[in-house]
Amino acid sequence: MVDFAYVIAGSEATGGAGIQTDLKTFQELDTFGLGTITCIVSFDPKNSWGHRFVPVDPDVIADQIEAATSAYDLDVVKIGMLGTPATIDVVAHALAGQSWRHIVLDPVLICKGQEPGAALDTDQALRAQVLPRATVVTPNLFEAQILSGMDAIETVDDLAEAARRIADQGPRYVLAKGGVELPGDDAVDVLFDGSEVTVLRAPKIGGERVSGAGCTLAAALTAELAKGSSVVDAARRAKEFTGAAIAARVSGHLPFDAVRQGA
Ligand code: PXL
Repeated sequence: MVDFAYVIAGSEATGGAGIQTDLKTFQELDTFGLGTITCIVSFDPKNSWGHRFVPVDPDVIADQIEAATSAYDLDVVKIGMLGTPATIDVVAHALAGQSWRHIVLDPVLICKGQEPGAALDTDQALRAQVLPRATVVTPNLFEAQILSGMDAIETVDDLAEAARRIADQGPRYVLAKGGVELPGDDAVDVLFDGSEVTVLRAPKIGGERVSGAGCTLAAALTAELAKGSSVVDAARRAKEFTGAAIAARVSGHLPFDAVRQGA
């Protein structure tokens, strides 16, 4: 038997984040991965590696989704970077067109290459059209602060409160990631299931953020859910897998390292 893991996300041309990372993770976790590309991000080495961002035509996104969902009976999907209100419209419409066992939303809110006004419209569209459909949402500290409307998140209790406030907006589960941003020796994430908070801890691996860690965590969660795990088991396994990918990181000419899956 084969389990299908599907992702709708952006391409990141250096292979550290985005759909490249998602598909590598799906492969490592013994699922058949397939993906729909929403946008193309090419970091610019001539401009401090800033983001160059090109959205894919919404009709082409719709065609890709039609191909994937017609080819196989998909019931678990990860949503990564969408990037524009037009993309969010087409993806939200497609999600509404069939039933899903799980929609895992990695709420990638900002992309440095975007004009701030456009980024705000995109954030609002994501909150209005995709967040309420998600069964699991995986915000990092910054995204948890924006989505919860809290002024600051400085402790694990604050992170749990943010997760509760985000769950009030529709998603059944919130996996809020403290990562290296919260003080202490452990990278702490909290999983809120609508009534209880489970705290997930692992020793921090260095103090710097590593590109692709968030994408890997949400993709590993998606693969484990595709294979039939419960959300709490999938979250624990995803955290372990991501820790190993951070430890096996690669360095190149970018100002940050990138995760390496399955090393
Ligand atoms: O890590 C967030 C992310 C997700 N998806 C794409 C990206 C990035 C960050 O650069 O480029 C396509």
